[in-house]
Amino acid sequence: MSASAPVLYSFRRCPYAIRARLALAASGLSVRVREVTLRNKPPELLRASPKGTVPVLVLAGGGVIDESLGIMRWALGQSDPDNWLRADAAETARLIAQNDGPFKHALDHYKYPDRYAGEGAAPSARRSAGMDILADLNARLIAGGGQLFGPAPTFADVALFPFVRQFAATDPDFWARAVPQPLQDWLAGHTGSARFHAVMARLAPWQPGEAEPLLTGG
Ligand SMILES: N[C@@H](CCC(=O)N[C@@H](CS)C(=O)NCC(=O)O)C(=O)O
Repeated sequence: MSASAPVLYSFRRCPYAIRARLALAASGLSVRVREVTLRNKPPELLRASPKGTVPVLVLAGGGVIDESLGIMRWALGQSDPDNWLRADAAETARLIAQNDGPFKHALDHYKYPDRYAGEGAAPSARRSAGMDILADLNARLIAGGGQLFGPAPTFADVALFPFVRQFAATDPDFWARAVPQPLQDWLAGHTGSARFHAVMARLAPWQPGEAEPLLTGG
């Protein structure tokens, strides 16, 4: 049975891969996980998806989904026991576009200031660009009673928090000092969940011929 389970090419710390693994786990589907080293991508991954990003899901019938949001939608389209797809689609799309676009841009500049030193903007300016977006999220958390669309998580919470986690980890003292409590609580709730711990298990990089560990629901 597991031999027909879809294969997920993944990278443990990648926020795109984390959101995909969380949705797959929430759906309860069985998936074989191939942990990838980004500097040494397996040819099997590049054959399935030549653009060479993770996550990539290869379905039993040979279909390939090589975008994290597509993997999330596919998994939850099969089974969505926590009802993550219930939130307003247009507002969910707006929050994700804001996250994957300007927030990711600000995050990369804040996290890797040396890489972007030539562009001239100070890391503190990038951090404050990220903080402006986080203020928007925080207002939603207050209005919703803990999550972006009410008291329980939906697709957008899961799609966004792995990126906010990276922002928080860039300067934990700043995060604890300067970020509003609802946002801190929201992140801590997601990173403290049993499901998050399950999908963050450390896996050795996959080698051809090796059996893959299964990611199962929970
Ligand atoms: N839009 C893609 C982005 C995925 C992405 O950029 N993943 C990064 C790792 S976090 C990657 O694979 N980069 C290629 C590389 O570093 O070689 C998605 O949502 O799946």
